[in-house]
Amino acid sequence: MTDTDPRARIAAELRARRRFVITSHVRPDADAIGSELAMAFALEALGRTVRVVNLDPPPPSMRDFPGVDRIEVTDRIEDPGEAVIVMECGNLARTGVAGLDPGFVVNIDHHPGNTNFGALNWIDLGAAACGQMVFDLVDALGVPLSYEIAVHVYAAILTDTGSFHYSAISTHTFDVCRRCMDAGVDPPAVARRLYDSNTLGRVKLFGAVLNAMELAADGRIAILSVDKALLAACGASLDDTDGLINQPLTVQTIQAVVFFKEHAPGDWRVSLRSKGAIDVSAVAGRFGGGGHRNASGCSAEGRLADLQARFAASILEQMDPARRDTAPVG
Ligand SMILES: [Mn+2]
Repeated sequence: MTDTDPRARIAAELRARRRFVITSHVRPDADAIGSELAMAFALEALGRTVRVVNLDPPPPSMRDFPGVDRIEVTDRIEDPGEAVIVMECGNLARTGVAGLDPGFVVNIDHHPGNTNFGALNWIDLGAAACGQMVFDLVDALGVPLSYEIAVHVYAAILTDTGSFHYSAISTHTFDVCRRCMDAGVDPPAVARRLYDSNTLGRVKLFGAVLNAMELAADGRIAILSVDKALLAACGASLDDTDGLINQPLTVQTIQAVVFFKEHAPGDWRVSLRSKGAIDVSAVAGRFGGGGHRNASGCSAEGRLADLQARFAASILEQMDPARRDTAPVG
């Protein structure tokens, strides 16, 4: 390690301080939580005082991991301590927590587009997870790898690599995972805790909604819907629809999905997803909504059958640009 190694610089600055606040982005995922808590356990091993604060509560799949119950859910802090460590946030606003800026901010991230908002900034686009960077920092601090640190590093890497599907994986990633196992991490147990966290109602709802899926445009558009009666029959809530809309896209021939969720009788929340160049934000825009090219949403009122036909026609226009000038839509 050289003097220019950001880890060495950050380790030296952390060693010189005693009271820390650690935070991460809104709606924290396992990499956010794992990075925060691995760092917290390491600093506490050095006798430091640490608060971990997030705007939103941890995901249910993380609730049994060590230290998760100590995370403070708040939208502001009064005292930023002697340093604020911000995990995987492109800018400070991403934390959703007010009162951090007066502190000495340490910015650790592995995403492109980071604004270097910290007094110290360490951005490694090649890291498989922010948790992998925290592992390297813990090493630089000379803190022995405890089970509590290792299980959070491993959870961060497992989830951020999509269970080792994505390309930011390096040989170092596997070295880190090997050392986590040496520290007592049981990979199948971590995977079960993270991924086997569905409720029965959610599984039944996925089955019912997908079973009733309709297709349009020669099978290229999938149409999903759920109303209050179906939620009740499954013992599920609207929260249980999270991620459901992505399922049809795993079928090679399906290029776009529209999902109608009943908010009140005749009042629907509409989510749209697409692959590649198909712009569903243009579809949502016609109905007063918006979003990104491949993921957008809006509200709509009316009979479900009518709305299904109108949205399918509007999506088809985006798929086949030649239709744009002729098809009556909206
Ligand atoms: Mn991440």
